[in-house]
Amino acid sequence: MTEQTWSEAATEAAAALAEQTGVAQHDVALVMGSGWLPAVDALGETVAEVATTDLPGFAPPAVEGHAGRIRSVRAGDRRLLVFLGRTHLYEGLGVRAVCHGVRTAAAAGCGTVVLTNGCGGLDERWTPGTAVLISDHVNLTATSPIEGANFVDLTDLYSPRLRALCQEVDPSLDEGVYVQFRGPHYETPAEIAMVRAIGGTLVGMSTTLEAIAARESGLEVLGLSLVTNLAAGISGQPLDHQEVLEAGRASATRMGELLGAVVPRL
Ligand code: 8IG
Repeated sequence: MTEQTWSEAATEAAAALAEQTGVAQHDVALVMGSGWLPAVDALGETVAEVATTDLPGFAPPAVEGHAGRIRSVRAGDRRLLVFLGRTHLYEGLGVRAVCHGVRTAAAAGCGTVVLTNGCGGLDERWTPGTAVLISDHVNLTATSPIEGANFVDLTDLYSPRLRALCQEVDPSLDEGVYVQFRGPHYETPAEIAMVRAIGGTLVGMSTTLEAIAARESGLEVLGLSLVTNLAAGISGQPLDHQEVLEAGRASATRMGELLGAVVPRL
């Protein structure tokens, strides 16, 4: 598809969402990354759920029978659009597919997006299951969701206002600089040494491209990472995907409490 067709697809997907959920406008979008799914029920009352396969422009499911789903949730007087899963750059479908959810959310009326992810941490105080606010990012994917000479400013991309609000809810929340690699392999210890040298404290395979697309669309961005493992080469143990999933389950209650308290105030 051309750029024009993708933006049309986002507009059409937003219209289809309004029709299929019965909710004309949504206020806040949330993208639930690995480890965050168990927290979704704490957000509010589910109004409707739609399969992304029924909407224009969304990628076919990476695993057969596991279509992405989008839930419309009522949280007080706020209407939430909750993306249960995302398209990753490592799937090879291109950066537009990665950002289609965020662009659809903008077209659906959202003014704020909460981007969550599971990631590796470089700070040994962040035991598996620790939530960290993203304060800034380094995009090591060598690509951008923006095409053409549109020089979008990324100062304060991760809203200082929304970060302060989160820290009011939970003063123990630390902040980190998220470094996105393409993946799907984890980093080598040498790459993690590089991340440390360039000021990164969190490593993952998502979020930065969506955050850039969100800023281009005029959305306010809140980034929340769940540290599920120490980054490669820090603990001396190999990285284990099972361990990653377990850390997410174990911290679901805390993530749910955090989101449940923060989202109605966004
Ligand atoms: I969960 O250690 C999770 N996702 N790049 N590195 C990268 N992505 C991750 C990691 C990690 N843990």
